[in-house]
Parts: sequence; structure tokens; C-alpha cells
Amino acid sequence: MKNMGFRWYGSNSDSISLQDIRQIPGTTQVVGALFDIPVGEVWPEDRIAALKKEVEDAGLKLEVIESVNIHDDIKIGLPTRDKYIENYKQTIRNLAKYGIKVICYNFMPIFDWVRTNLHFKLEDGSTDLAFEHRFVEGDPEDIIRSVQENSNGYVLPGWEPERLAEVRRLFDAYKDVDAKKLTENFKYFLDAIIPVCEECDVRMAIHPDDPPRPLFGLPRIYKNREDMLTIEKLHESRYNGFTICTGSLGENPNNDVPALIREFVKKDRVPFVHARNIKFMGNEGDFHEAAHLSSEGSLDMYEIMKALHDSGFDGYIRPDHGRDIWGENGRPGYGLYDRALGIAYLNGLWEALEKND
Ligand SMILES: [Mn+2]
Repeated sequence: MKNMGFRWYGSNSDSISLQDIRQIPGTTQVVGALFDIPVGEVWPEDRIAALKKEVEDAGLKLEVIESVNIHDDIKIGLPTRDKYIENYKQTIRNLAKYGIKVICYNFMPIFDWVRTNLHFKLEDGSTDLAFEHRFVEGDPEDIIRSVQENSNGYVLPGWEPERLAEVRRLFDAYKDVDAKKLTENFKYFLDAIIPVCEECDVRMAIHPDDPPRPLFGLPRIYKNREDMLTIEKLHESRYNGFTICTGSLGENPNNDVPALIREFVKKDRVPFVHARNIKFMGNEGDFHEAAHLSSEGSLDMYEIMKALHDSGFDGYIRPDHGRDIWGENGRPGYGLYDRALGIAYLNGLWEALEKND
């Protein structure tokens, strides 16, 4: 696939080098970000320029940013949101100057993705991320402690210590924000930024809520097809797009992921795809992540790639979380080997689909 990418955390905080990524066959894009800029601040041009140069010097491209996170004041709808929205608009303009085409982001309150085990052991001895609902029925602070104790010293996206320290304050701030209010605040944000995106040719790609269900009593607004129909209408524009994360959406067995791809790619609303597999276990909605192959999980990755192919998808795609294999003990979900295997597999499916035309 021409725009196959690999998520990278930067030379200071990723054990994987750009040269490692360059050596994964059929990989052209780095999906990057400036992880140390506090949420809500403008991304400085010189830092964007330096990242871009570093990636290009390694023979790769930087056209997708994941993520430019959204300040909680915007999601809560506080008066201070206007200041943060202005900053966000300036960040979009700054990124556009350096050839960025897609910004992946999410609109989840307080937490980014949630897992209850970062080292779930599979039969073959590899480990991956898992989610079991029974572990999140209690106090959010229990799960926070568990994530911090199990992340191998890495800071996971959305789980930065400075955010977690104020989690109690945030829960209080969100107490009057239900799904309706969150959707209104989302529309307010989109109405402000999408005209800038149109002007700069940068497409927004919201990531699904992960897992796609309410947690700790907090609302979730991108869980399924119905939510996608609502979101696309909040601001009608191809610049108001989706990241289709096959794993996140697939974590609800009622979501037909290939059908969602066919519907929304045809509507030109899918600039970015995360391709990964999950395997259901135990109670409904419980799962562990899996190698990318259809045979290893509950999702049919051939049907997913076929849906992309049949719909004429020409956006950006990357493998999503991988297992820790072959003795690798890196950032949970973001090791080198299993994601590289994922790319080889996805590219193989794609070649077969192309040649079958
Ligand atoms: Mn994803």
C-alpha cells in the first residue's frame, strides 16, 4: 500500500529507530507527534520543522500526526475553551506549512484508550494488551495505578503522569457533561477548526473511543455507525473525517467493520486507518489484542482490506498495536517486531487484492 505508516514516538523516547522503520518493506510513512508539548499549547514551527527533517533524512515521509490532543476545557465546554481552540487552529496552520495532511485525534473525556492488562500472556508465550470489563467497574484510581505499574517505565499516550495527578479534579469537572453535552461541545470545536482545515488542506480524523463503551460513567461519542452518522453531520466537510481503527470498533461484536469501511470510505470521510486484530474472550466485550492475521483473532482482516480496496481507499494506514515477541520488552503495544509482521501481512493481502482486479 502506498501510504503504509508506522507510529513512532521520537528519537528521545522510542527504542525503535527511523532506520528500523525504513527497513520494514513497503513502509513509507512515519506517524509522529511532538509528545512533550503540553495539551492546549501551540506546536512551535521550529519543532515541527526539526521532526519533519529528521524523518525525511531517514528516507521516510511525515504526513500524518497522531495525535494533536484536545484540551479538556474544550470537551467540558468551559469559557477558556476559545483560547485553546485558537491555539489548535494555529497548530493546524503550523503543521500544514510542513506538509502535514492528516491529524488523528480523539474526543474522549479524561482517558485515552483503556486496557486492564498490558502484559496479557498468550499460549505461545507472547504478551499483548487486554481488556476485561470486570476490572473497570471499581474506582478509576485502581486502574490508573495498575497502568502506571505495568508500563515498563514508558509514558503511555493519554496516561501522562501530570494528567493522572489531576484525575479527581477532572471527574468533578465532567460531572454535568453527558453524551449530548459532549456532542454539542464537539460541534463547537469542529465549527471553529474545520474552516481552517479546508483553507490549509489538513484533514481531521477522529479516533474511535477505545473500548467503544462508556467507562467510569463518562460519556463516549464515537462507538458505532450511529455515532459516525451523527459526527459526519455535525460539520459537513471531507475535512471532518474518521480514523477507522478496526480494533477499537471491532471490540464491539455488533460493529460490522468492513461495512463501516465501505460506507464511509465511499463518502470520502476516511483519511486514516488503524489496522489491527483482537480476540474476544470471556464475557461480551472482553478481548485481548492479537497478531494481525485473521487466523489469530476475531476480525476477518481479509474482508477489512477487501472493503478498503473495493472502496478505492487511498488514504494513510498503519498497523496498530502489536504483541511483544522474540524477547522484545518495549512500550506495551508498540514494539517493532509484531507491528513489522503486521505490515508484511497487510501489504501481502493488498498485493493479492490488487492483482485479482
Ligand atoms: Mn487505534
